Amino acid sequence: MSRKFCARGLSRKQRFLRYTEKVKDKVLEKLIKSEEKRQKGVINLIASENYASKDVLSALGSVLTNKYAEGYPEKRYYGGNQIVDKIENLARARSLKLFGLSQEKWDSNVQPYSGTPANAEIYSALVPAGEKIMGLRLDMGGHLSHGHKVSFTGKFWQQISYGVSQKTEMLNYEEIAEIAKKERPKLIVAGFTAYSRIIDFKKFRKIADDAGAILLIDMSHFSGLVAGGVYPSPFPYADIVMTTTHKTLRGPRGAIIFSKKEFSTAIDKAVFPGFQGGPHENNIAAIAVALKEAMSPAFKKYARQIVKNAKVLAAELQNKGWRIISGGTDTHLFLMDTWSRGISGKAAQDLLEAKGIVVNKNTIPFDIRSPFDPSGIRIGTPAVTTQGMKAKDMKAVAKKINEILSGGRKFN
Ligand code: DSN
Repeated sequence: MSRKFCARGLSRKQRFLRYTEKVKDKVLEKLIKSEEKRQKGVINLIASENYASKDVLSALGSVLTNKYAEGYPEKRYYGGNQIVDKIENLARARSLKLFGLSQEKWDSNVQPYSGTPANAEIYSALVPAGEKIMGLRLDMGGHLSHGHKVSFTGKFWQQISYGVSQKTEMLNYEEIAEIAKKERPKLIVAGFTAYSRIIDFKKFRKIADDAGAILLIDMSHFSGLVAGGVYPSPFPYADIVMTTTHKTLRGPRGAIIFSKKEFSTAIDKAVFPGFQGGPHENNIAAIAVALKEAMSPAFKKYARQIVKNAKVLAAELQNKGWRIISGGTDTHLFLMDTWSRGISGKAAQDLLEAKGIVVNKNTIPFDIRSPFDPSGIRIGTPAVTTQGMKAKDMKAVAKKINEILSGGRKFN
């Protein structure tokens, strides 16, 4: 047999093509199809979810998943990275361009696997173990990785928490300033998973300066809104900005850490080799695709519509007698107090899901109930806006939510 032709008369190239053909695992194929059908068939109001484009999905499912690339472009621990280097550099350049950042002042690292590892990498780069990190309480809209005690971020570092005002259910900057002055944390993180208002980054800058702290803005939830020009940019005020890439930014799962030049060497070392091994270059390519999509005029229009939809949905529910935390929203999400009308958050989530509307149960500020069955639900509009829903659709969704929940009190 010639060297060119191998087993069963196939050339090496033909064998390779067979190998890269679609996997014929019927069990898994059926499950994926079912999930696709579920996603298409529901009204998805989960604030942190979205539908990535076909181009993002195809980069994710590409041969780039085969490549090991530990290290950074031009400084790798494996051969064969010439093309992968170009891809990672492209993603980094696009991330800076999207947010209008100059390469002289800012760097970005596109390797973090997701938001929680990214936050850990930032803390480990900049805050000695055992020192203080100050963040928004989880039960008032923060995130586990902002130093909560059940997360390793609350075990390796000491969380100093701040909350919202009981009266306004919004951030109380005077109180945050007092806590920071007293506790003098090494790092302050501002950002949220369940807070519907615009954060005053300028005030946080002053609070951080007065306390001698580094300022980290976790814009995971609202980075797509910043890119679309409908939420203020944190970059004029922050030292470090972190975002996941799969929420309003509508990319693949992953994260980006933006850092001012003086912090970037420490951040890069903390990402690799500090926390991670080989970067997921298929993911990084998909992030590059999403960043390009987010630069388009269509994305700006999309971001405007997300916020408009959230405002309309919140106002309609409010008109039907539902209490919206803080009285409304400036963003893609809001919290609704269901317990004030006798329905727990879990019951509301289950009732809605049974009728094809997917939300998540959520604590509300000063919640008297447990996080497993809290007093409210979180509602967000990024995914339904991707599906093309507009204000009139939001009115119909509010009507449906009201009808479902108004009949739901007996379930508690
Ligand atoms: N779990 C995400 C959310 O739903 O907001 C944040 O990581």
